[in-house]
Amino acid sequence: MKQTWWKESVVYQIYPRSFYDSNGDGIGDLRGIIEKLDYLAALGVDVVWLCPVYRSPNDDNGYDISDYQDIMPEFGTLLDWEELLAGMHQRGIRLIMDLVVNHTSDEHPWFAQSRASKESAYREYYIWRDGQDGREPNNWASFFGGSVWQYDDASAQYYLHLFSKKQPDLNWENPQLRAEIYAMMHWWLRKGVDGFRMDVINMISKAPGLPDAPQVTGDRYQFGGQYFINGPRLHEFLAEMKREVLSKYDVVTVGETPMVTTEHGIALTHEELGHLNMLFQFEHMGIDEDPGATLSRRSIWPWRLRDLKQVMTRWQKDLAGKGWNSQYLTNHDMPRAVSRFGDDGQYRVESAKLLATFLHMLHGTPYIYQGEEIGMTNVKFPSIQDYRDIETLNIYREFVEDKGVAPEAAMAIIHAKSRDNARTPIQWDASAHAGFTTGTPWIKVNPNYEEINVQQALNDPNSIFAYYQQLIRLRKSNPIIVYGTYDLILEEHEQIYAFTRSWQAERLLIMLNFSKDPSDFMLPPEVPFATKELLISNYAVAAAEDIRQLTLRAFEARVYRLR
Ligand code: ISL
Ligand code: CA
Repeated sequence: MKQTWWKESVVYQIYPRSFYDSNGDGIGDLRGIIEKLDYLAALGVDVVWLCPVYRSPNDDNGYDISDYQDIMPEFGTLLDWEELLAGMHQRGIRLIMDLVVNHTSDEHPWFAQSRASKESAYREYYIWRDGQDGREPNNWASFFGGSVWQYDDASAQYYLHLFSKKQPDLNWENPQLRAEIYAMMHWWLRKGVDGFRMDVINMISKAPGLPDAPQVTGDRYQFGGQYFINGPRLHEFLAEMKREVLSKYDVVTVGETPMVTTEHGIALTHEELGHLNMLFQFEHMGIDEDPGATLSRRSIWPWRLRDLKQVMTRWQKDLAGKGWNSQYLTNHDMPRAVSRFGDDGQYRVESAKLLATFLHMLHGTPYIYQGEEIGMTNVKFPSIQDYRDIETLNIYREFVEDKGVAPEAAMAIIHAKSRDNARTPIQWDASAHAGFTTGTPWIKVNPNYEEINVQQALNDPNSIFAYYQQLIRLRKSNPIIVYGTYDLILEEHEQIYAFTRSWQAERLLIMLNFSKDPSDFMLPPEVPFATKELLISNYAVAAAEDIRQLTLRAFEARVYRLR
C-alpha cells in the first residue's frame, strides 16, 4: 500500500468546550488551546481533530451549526482560529476540522428561510413532508429519543431530524445544497485546514419514499437505519464531493460511519476507488450494548474479550491491502476507555497503558481523545441535574418519566454510558476546578482531579502520558507499526489478547493481559524467532525471561521485536 503522512500520523481529538478556558467564563475556548499547544507538541501528536467550533446555539454542543463560516463567540473569533492554525503549523501539527453536513441548526439562515415559505428555494434544502392521518410521515425514532419528525404549525408540514429537533436534516438530493456545502469546504481548505472528520456522513442519503421501519420493539417509534444509513446515493454524493473539492488538496478525510460492515469500509476507504481515507466504525463500541437494543448508550451489557478480538481482527484482516483503518477506544460520545475496557481503580495506570499499547499497535491511524493520555476516568455525578448532554437528559426522561424505570437504574446506565463521561473538563492540575477555569465550569470536573492531572503526569517519568510519548516515538522509528500485517494469535485465550505485526524480515509480538488476574501466555509455534528485543512494556521485565512461556501480571502489556 502507498506510504502517506496520514497513515504515519497520530491524531489527538479536542473537545474545545472542555479543553482549557482562557478567560474564566467556565467554557473552554480557542485561546485556551493556543496556550496548550506546547503540551500537544510534547505529547508528539501529528494531527489535531477539533470538534465543531462554528457558530451554534449549542443544543448539541456545536453539532448544531447556525453558521459554517464563523466561530462560536464563546470559543473566540476567526482571528483566534487563524492564530491557532498558525501555531499548530509552526509546530508541525496539522488540523482536521469537524464537517457536520448531515444537518444544520434550526437557527441556520437556510432553515429560517426554508421554514418561512413553501415557495422558497430553501424549502428544498431540508426534508419536509405532509403528515399521514394526523400523524408523523413515518415511524422512525430519533437517535436522541422520540420521533424524527417535528411539526411546523405555519406550513402544516413536518421536517425530518435524525438527531434533536434543533438539528434538521439537510436534503442531499438537492444539487444546489450540495454546491453550497462544497463552496463552504473550499473556503476552509483555502484557509489551510488539513482535512475533515465527517459527522455521520453515511446518513446523508435517505431511501426514496422514507418507508416505515419494521416494528421490532413495543415502542411507538422504531429505528429506521436501514433507510438512511449507507443509503442509495451515498457513494454518488461522496464521489462528487471528492471530484469537486477533496481531490484538489492534499488533505485527510475520516468518515464517522455508524453501522458499517467491513465491506462498506473497504468501499468507502479503498485506496484507488474509495472517496474517504479512513472511517470510524462502531462495532467494538457495541460489545457492551444489549444485543437487542437498536439505539446506543441505553444499556449495560458485560463485554467479552473474545468479542473484542473477533471484531478488531475482522476489521484488521478485511481492510488489509485495500482500505485503511482508524483506531480509537473512546471519543466525545463514549465513556472513558480505562473505565470501560480497563480498570479505573487499583490498576488504572497499568490498564490505561495496556489500552494505549493496543491502540498504537493495531494496523491503522490511532486517535487519542483528550484526557486519555493521563488516564481520565468516567464520572459518577449523583444527580441528573449535574449532567449537560442532551442525549443523556433525554434518556433519563424517557426511562424514568415515560417507561417508569427506577431512577437508580437509569443513573447506573448513565454512569456507565453517558457522553458526559468524556466531556468533564481536562484535569490540568490539583487546584480548584482542576485548573481548567478560574470561573465556574460549564460542567463539573471529575472529583478525582487531585490525583489524576496533567501536572502530576508531566512530573512522573512513569506516567501514562510518558508512556503515550514513548508509543508515539516508536511509531516514528518503526515503519512496521504503521505498515506491518496483523495476525491474531491465541484466538481462544479468555484473558490475553495477543497478535503479531509482520513487515519485511521483522515481526512484532504484542501481548496484552486484559485481566486483573495473572494469565499464562504460551507462544504458539507459528511465531518462531532467533532474537528478541523488548520495545515497550508497562511493568519492569527481566531481559533473560523466556517469552515462549510466561505469566503476565495484572493488565500487563509488552511489545517485542522478533528476528
Ligand atoms: O452510535 C450511534 C449510532 O449507533 C450514535 O453514536 C451516533 O452515531 C452518534 O451519536 C453520532 O455522533 C455524531 O453526530 C451527532 C453528535 O451528537 C455527536 O456528538 C457526533 O459525534 C449529531 O451531530
Ligand atoms: Ca472561555
